[in-house]
Amino acid sequence: MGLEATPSGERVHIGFFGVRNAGKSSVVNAVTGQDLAVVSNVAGTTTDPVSKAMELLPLGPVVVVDTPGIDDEGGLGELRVRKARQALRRCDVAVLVVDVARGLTDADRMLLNEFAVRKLPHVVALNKADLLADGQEVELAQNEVLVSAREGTGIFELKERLGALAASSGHRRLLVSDLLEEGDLVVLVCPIDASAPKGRLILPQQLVMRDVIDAHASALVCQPEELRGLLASLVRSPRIVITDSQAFGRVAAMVPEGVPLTSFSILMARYKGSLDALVRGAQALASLSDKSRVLISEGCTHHRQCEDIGTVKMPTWIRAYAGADPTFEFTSGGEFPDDPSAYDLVVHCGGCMLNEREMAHRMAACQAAGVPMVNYGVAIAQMHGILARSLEPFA
Ligand SMILES: Nc1nc2c(ncn2[C@@H]2O[C@H](COP(=O)(O)OP(=O)(O)OP(=O)(O)O)[C@@H](O)[C@H]2O)c(=O)[nH]1
Ligand SMILES: [Mg+2]
Repeated sequence: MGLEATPSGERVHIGFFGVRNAGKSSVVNAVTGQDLAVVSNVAGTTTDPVSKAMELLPLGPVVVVDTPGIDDEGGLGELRVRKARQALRRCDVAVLVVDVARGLTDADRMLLNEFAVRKLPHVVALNKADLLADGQEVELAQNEVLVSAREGTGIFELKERLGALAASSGHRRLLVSDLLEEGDLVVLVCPIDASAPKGRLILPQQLVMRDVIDAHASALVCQPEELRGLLASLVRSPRIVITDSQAFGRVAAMVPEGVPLTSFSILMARYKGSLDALVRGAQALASLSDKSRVLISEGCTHHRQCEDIGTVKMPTWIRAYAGADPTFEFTSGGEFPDDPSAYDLVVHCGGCMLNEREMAHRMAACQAAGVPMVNYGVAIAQMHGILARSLEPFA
């Protein structure tokens, strides 16, 4: 696969972190073999995370991210620290760069702790080995490598370690936190109707909430009826509004144009890596005819909320949108045809109860049979004319 063929979202992101002047930018330059980042002896040289997509042998396509010092201080400094921490959330693999003579600082320990909390695979690069006195021994822990960005020693070993970590990490997708900064405000619109489960929220809503607070942003949750009042009461615009797909039409009318808006199901599809295919599948809705066969498939059997949407609302919406009366068939739970080629379109639920492998299997079956597949959320957005707006946040 060529360099251009791998979108940034699919590449392994490798972030370099550490205190000011540890040599992060120098190590980035040594690892990439390029003068990517500005280096100087002024503490706080790197003021913004710098990302660069590149082919890094033997790792393959990656994004390398240089970051500001994690110990920066003062008003501007705090802003930089925030940006560094934000970059951390996007990384699949981390390098902690430490000045070997100085050793680990409190800020470094905090970073290591954060790596552990996030289960982020990482390696510690003890830099400036060239400054060690001749014969000075350094005891290396298992996840430490001694390097000198200046002389290039240990850099090959560091790259090999990174290769191994990258291979084992896979790419970790995020629901929404990659769009957020610390302190952002997110509004979540969760209609509670007869089909909502009793006494709790559904999984995509829970997952998004968790991801929002992971990003140190805040979430405000309301039903569509309260949205107008809630938005009016805010002193600043929310970073994004996320709504249940079924309320998208109503919600879109209330959220000002400049405020990004999307749905839980679109976030879930993006998280699972299937958004592009589903958006293509949505194009097939308009061309359905009376002769078409549509399979409506649900992952869960035990939730009223899906049944109602799948068997009643979805066929009604599709008939109205296509201006035709196609034949609908239904499956639920573990049932799914091995060969869906008899259908002109498969409309699937969000798949929150199916594991990713099963969902991927179903998408692959459709792809092999040349049958377009769309999920409820993307289909609803398309049929309500709001798909384009709900994809804007990821443009
Ligand atoms: N002797 C020696 N000096 C190094 C090495 N790596 C970096 N330096 C020096 O350390 C200083 C800081 O290097 P940078 O790469 O700018 O450090 P940084 O961690 O990116 O610093 P900030 O961007 O300010 O957070 C510069 O003067 C570098 O030349 C090394 O391996 N050996
Ligand atoms: Mg730097």
